Amino acid sequence: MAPANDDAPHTDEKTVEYEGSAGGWGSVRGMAAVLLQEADGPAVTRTLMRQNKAGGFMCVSCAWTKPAHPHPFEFCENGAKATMWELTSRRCTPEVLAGHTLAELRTWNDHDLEQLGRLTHPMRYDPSSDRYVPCAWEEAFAGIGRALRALEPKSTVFYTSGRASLETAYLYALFARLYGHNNLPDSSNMCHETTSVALKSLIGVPVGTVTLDDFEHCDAIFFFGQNTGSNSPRFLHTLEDCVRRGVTIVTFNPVREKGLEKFINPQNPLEMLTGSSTRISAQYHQVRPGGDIAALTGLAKCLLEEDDRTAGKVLDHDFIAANTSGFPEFARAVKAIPWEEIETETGLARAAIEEAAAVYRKARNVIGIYGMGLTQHARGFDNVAAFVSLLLLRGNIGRKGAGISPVRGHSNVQGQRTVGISEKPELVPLDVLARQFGFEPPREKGVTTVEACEGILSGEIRAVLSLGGNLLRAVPDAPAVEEAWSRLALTVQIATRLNRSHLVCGEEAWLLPCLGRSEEDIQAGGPQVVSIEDSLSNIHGSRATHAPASDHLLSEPAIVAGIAKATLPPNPKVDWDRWVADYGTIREDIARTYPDEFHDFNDRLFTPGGFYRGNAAHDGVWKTDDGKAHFTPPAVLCATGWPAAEGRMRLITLRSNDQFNTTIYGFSDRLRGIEGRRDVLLINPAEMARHGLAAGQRVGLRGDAPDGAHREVGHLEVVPFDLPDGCVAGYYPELNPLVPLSLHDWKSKTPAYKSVPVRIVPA
Ligand SMILES: Nc1nc2c(c(=O)[nH]1)N[C@H]1C(S)=C(S)[C@@H](COP(=O)(O)OP(=O)(O)OC[C@H]3O[C@@H](n4cnc5c(=O)[nH]c(N)nc54)[C@H](O)[C@@H]3O)O[C@H]1N2
Ligand SMILES: Nc1nc2c(c(=O)[nH]1)N[C@H]1C(S)=C(S)[C@@H](COP(=O)(O)OP(=O)(O)OC[C@H]3O[C@@H](n4cnc5c(=O)[nH]c(N)nc54)[C@H](O)[C@@H]3O)O[C@H]1N2
Ligand SMILES: [Mo]
Repeated sequence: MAPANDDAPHTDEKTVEYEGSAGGWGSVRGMAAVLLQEADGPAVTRTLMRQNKAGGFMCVSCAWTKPAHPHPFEFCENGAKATMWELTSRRCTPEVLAGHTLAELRTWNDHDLEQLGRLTHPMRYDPSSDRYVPCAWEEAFAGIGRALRALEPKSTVFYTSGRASLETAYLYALFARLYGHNNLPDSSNMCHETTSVALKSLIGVPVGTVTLDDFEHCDAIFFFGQNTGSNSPRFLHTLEDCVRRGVTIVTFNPVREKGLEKFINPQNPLEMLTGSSTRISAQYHQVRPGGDIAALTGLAKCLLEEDDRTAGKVLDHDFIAANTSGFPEFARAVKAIPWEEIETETGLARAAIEEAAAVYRKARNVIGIYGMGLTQHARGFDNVAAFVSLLLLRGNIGRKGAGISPVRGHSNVQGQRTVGISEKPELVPLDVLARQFGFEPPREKGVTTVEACEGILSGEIRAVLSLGGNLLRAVPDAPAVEEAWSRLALTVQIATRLNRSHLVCGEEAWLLPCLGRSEEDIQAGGPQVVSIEDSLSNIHGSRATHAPASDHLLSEPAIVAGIAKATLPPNPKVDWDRWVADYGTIREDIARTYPDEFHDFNDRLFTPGGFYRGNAAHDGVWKTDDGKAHFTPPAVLCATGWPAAEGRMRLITLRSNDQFNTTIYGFSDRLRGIEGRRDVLLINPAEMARHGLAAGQRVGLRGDAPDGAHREVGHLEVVPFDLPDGCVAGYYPELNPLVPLSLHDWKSKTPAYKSVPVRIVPA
């Protein structure tokens, strides 16, 4: 092991030519690389063969749906990598941790830290040696309980990363409320919170409206800012089927993502042998980052103008009259916006937008897909609102074959919100919980992830419990938050593998290792199963059979229950031991709290394809303040939230094909042709010339946000890349020191990771 400093990342290989397409042999090689590096052969293969199939185990990678009729291998390159990463044969034992101080480990990069393998024992931080030392589970629970009882509940935060099961999430949220707060931010606050807030207020549901069946009846798909090839590769199968059926896919994305251009299905022997690929996007528009409100408004403008020319033949006026509000104001505002403004903001020619609008107009049924390219902006809400307005123009929400489909990130991030992980008390049936468990739940709004960071910086937040995740790498202004983090009274990390957030400790700090979803979980009541909700609102049971990484691991429900019991006074209606002994009893309580969605939960658990939770907007019922779906007149055209200035560039922070968020599997971004390194600055050749840069040169980036704070990342290698003018791109999480905490979506507080104001400076 050669631990590397974050500032001196791997530079062993050269940037190479792109491979032709997503999927194909490249994806098989990508899987094999992780398999060789991590896992122990046949047992892992057996687990992979059961992945995402009814009665099997549900992948810990993305949230894409698990179909009722799975492929023989219902996993993708990245799903397989995630499973193999969890089932690694490497172990981060107490002996390994005894060999390194935390000060030393803080000089390692993300990849090398996680490469130590699975955590095996509960550990306590020992400040005198600056090391983690093993402890007994009871000692950890008692210590955490004692510390929490001494703190004001509202000065503590219970964070969740989107992997924990519905059962764990329900217990964790209940624990927070019994203890006395709604401070339940989760990774969703950095991700699709924009969706939860915007879709809830505009169409009455906080989630997408599309089902798998809708893809079989759509005629066109509009794609904004979602990178399917890397981040939800199994979705490519659905898209491939759509394209074969004659569906037209139109993409708006500043980066030319290979996965949205061509796909070789690794499950299709003929395609694999012949290298024949399916073209995914019929049109690819390289909109400027932050230019989507303008692009979507431009599309709407084309339709409105055409509707005027044809005396009302383009829009669905009956739908608009019966189902929506705000149309006249919307139409007036959009028609008044000059085309020149739309062209400037999008960086696209009017003709290109008209070409896309023609596809939209001709299609009977349109599905809108989006990801972080829309949500992670200061005006992310407006992005989503503009998309909803465009779809409403022809009744493309609430009808078979149409709808809006945000592609969620973590495998159960949507489900956690469904069962109570929310800082927004109005989204949780508190009165039901009060009756069910005989207590008075707190009613005050809790903190989002951004607000939690603000509270950590100001000293108001005194303790953080993390159910998974890696906040100190994932959040904006990561170095400042890290510095304040060490002044917390208590930090508790429930995790599978070591990461940066475990290396910065509060006055008292505990590191608690848990079972992964792919590992067998045996409790007093026998082997247990858990459940998750996918991106299309289907609930699936997940049964694991792989032997746990260590005999000392506890399951997440057992850890949450252990801490809760040590913290809370006894309550006859809250039986933690019974829940842990038999997770079926947790599901019974979930069904009591949410009878509409979860009735007969245990009976329906292994329904092939999952059981559908239902979605009012999907059925054309609008649970909004006025009972209608809302048009939103564009208030701004630019989503960045900051003014343009000479030399100020829009930085996009990207995921590679070889990472899952802050987990860096390796250094091969195969689909973008970037190999062996992550310390890169992608920029187009015209901008390189303007800035006097040569390929391979080293530069720095300096933050240039309105708040004027100093932010800098040095030593990035210039890589020429096909991007629009005025923007640059590089990798998350390495560039998070440049993202201002203060720059976030104005409604949902989702950080603006996709249009960060920066300047290029000498290295
Ligand atoms: N392998 C793998 N899978 C993952 C993850 C992972 O890290 N690795 N992460 C998971 C998680 S938590 C999430 S949230 C999802 C994220 O999945 P995505 O939503 O796909 O997120 P990103 O890759 O961050 O960015 C998406 C795309 O937005 C484009 N983009 C950037 N700015 C703009 C813009 O202003 N406008 C438009 N139209 N496009 C823009 C980028 O070029 C990129 O192609 O993936 C999940 N799945
Ligand atoms: N600049 C920039 N920043 C971003 C983004 C971006 O696009 N750009 N994207 C944002 C998004 S969309 C998200 S979702 C966040 C992600 O933020 P997080 O969800 O906080 O981070 P992850 O990297 O997914 O967390 C990885 C860690 O989770 C732990 N883990 C893995 N599996 C399990 C498990 O089964 N149980 C438990 N208890 N722990 C487990 C491991 O220890 C691992 O190190 O980052 C955000 N930050
Ligand atoms: Mo995410």
